[in-house]
Amino acid sequence: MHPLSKRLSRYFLPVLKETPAGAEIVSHQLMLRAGLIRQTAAGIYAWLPLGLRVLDRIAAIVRCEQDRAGAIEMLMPTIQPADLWRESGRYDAYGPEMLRIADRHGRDMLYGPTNEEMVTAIFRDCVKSYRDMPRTLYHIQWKFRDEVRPRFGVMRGREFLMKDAYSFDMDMDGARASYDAMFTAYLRTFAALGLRAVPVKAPSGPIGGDLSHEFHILASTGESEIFYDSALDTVDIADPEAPAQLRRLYAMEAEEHAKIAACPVPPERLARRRGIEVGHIFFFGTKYTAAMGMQVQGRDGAMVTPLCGSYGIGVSRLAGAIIEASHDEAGIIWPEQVAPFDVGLVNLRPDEAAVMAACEALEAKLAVAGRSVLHDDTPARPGEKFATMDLVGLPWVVTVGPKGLAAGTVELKRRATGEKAELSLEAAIARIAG
Ligand code: 5CA
Repeated sequence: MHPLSKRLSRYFLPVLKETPAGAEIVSHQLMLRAGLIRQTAAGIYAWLPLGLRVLDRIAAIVRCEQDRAGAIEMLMPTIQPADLWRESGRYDAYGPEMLRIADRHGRDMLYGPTNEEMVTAIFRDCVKSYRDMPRTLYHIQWKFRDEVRPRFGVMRGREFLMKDAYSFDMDMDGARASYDAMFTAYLRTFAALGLRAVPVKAPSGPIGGDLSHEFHILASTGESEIFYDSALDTVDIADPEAPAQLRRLYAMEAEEHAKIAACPVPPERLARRRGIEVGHIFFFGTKYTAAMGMQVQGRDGAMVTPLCGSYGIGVSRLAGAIIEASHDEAGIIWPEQVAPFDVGLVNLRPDEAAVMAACEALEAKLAVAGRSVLHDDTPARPGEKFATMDLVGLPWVVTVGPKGLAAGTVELKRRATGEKAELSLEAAIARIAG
């Protein structure tokens, strides 16, 4: 067996037949039923093997687009000393959402809800000159927020995985360029995940202007209601001009929109949908650098307090958001980019040597083509195997059995469309790899 592939008989995929009580929205139900996650405490989840593969693929796409935008990856710890947050003044301001911990020496610690203070302290201690500016640093790390109402599974968890990036610039032009680079990176990231995200103007920071945006995936179960110019729906995300176009078009959270008297969009073009916030970017200027005494020597010798922004993506929330956007009555429909395996292989007779041999050959050939396979070699009934594959939602399902083999064929099914074809083994592989 190739390392890309897994045998279900030796895997860990605890699927549930019944919809678990208390799971209100479809992504939460399907994540539990398809064996992606298990709740271990309110708002805290273990990622089971299948879920972890999805989470890793989402993180890889996020990482790729951050790197492409010039951001540099690092890794900061989850546990932070309270003193850092006393420097910025946020330790007392943050409230009960912050999980506060004391170590054995009685020192105040906390489980980080975000990392502005820590990254600013590290950058301040290492960078003294304009020569080492500008920089954008990021990490992908677990956060903890003791949410009043953790709900909807990983959508609003207490522990959740976030990509958070932080930009440091010498002047406003630079800060705007850093912000724009992230804005573009976010659109590319969501497109690469197979999602269409709407950038929504958010209440802006200290400087005003258009330097705070939330990114929403449209879904009826979204927690926020947004108004937007329906022209947004027709923008071609692949077009290099898309970021500029999207930024010009109007989108606003309903709550804020209500406060604005004159809406710039004619009523017939105004759309109203619910959205899931999967990203949030903000410019906040010298808020932390000033409070924490960071100064850098400029080209002319004068000391400058760097201007900063922070840029978050809800990596674990995205797993839920993708399912909200892509499922049917039978289960999840993973976009190819993030599917835990490329192919589900339903072996109708694992006890028959010829069928097993054909399945093994298929695994090996798909592996050569770089495709991963989840091979159901268990003794379960065919109906149960098909139901599990539909639930788990892998892009392709290949069914191999004695009848087909006698005729020289296997069945290939596209999960997204339900389209089926009887093909030779070779043709099936070519279709999947092509
Ligand atoms: N410091 C800033 C940017 S790095 C920040 O923390 N922004 S945030 O609060 O908006 O969070 C960034 C993203 O994390 C959100 O857009 C959302 O997608 C995700 N997120 C926030 N809270 C949760 C939560 N409780 N569960 C799951 N994801 C969350």
